[in-house]
Amino acid sequence: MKIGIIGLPQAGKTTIFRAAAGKYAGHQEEKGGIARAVVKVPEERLEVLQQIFASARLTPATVQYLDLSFDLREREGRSKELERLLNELKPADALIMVIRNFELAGLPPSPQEDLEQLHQEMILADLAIVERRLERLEKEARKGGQVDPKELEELREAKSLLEEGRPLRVSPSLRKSPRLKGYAFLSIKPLLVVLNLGEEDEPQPLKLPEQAELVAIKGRLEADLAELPEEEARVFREEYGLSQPALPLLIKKSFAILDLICFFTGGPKEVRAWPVPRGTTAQKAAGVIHSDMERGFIRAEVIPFEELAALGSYQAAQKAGKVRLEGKDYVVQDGDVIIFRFSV
Ligand SMILES: Nc1nc2c(ncn2[C@@H]2O[C@H](COP(=O)(O)OP(=O)(O)O)[C@@H](O)[C@H]2O)c(=O)[nH]1
Ligand SMILES: [Mg+2]
Repeated sequence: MKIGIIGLPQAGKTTIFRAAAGKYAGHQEEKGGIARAVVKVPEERLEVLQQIFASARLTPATVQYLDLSFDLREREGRSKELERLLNELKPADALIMVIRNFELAGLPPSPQEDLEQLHQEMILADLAIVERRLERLEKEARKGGQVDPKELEELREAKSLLEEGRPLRVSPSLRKSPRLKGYAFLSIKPLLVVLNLGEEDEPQPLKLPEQAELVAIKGRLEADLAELPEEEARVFREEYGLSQPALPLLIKKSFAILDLICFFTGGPKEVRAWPVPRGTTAQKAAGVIHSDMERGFIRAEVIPFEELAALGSYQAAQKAGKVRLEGKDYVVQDGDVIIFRFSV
């Protein structure tokens, strides 16, 4: 899963990226003006499961953050650079929008204005795509060519939303549509707004675009702390009366907007979180682990995390009759601890 970081120049995108990547980065690379970091998603339930299964290794879910060294600028400057940016963001499953809330070289912050400008940018970028495409399809239809009426209908729905200044993600049907996937609209992606506070700032109330989440974070401070050894960072936090580290929250929230659920597997070697889309069946979930498991699926042995944690061991859970046997069409729930039975 990929999350693209966007924002105006100097909003602190790279700072936020470094903060997020600092501690949880699996690896980090930079190529063609894009930095990528694979970041582990903190998950307390995994630690409990590691105890229960006495697992040697703990493998959390990950997300990949993309930091682009070019920016979403105002429309007048609409350039090759902007086109390139939009292209690079295509594969992103969600977006983080960094909003400056600190004073930059004497320039006071204007978070609400910046937020609205960026929102507008996304709407206009999408509208341009929709209009171009609709024009072509309508021309094609007039010439008697093959046009998918469903696609036409969806593009018209998209156009009317965008013309009202509304993001495409408000429409569940458009979000799900396989026909719109290829367009990679920006406003259809889940959005997390990150309000990047200065060291002394308190967050001001912000009016968010529709269906967006918000995290406020002292970006530079957290980025600096992320580079310190854990113990030093903790002492520093205590001395300065800082609350919980904000990074786990940022990472968790950015994972949460992807609307995935996690099921878990556990054993002596490894305990692991497997993110899947909501609504995934047991057989498909098995396939996420290995295609053989999907093909040779027999059944899933399932216990919700809470029940297993309460009983304290897998044997106790079995004895208490809490481990359920489920077939291939069972819809996997967040927190299910699963053993798949299969034959190859
Ligand atoms: N005071 C303060 N400065 C910040 C903060 N975050 C970023 N900056 C500064 O703002 C400038 C731009 O940051 P950068 O992350 O490069 O922005 P980008 O252009 O969006 O990638 C740099 O000089 C940062 O040190 C912050 O939370 N507080
Ligand atoms: Mg940058």
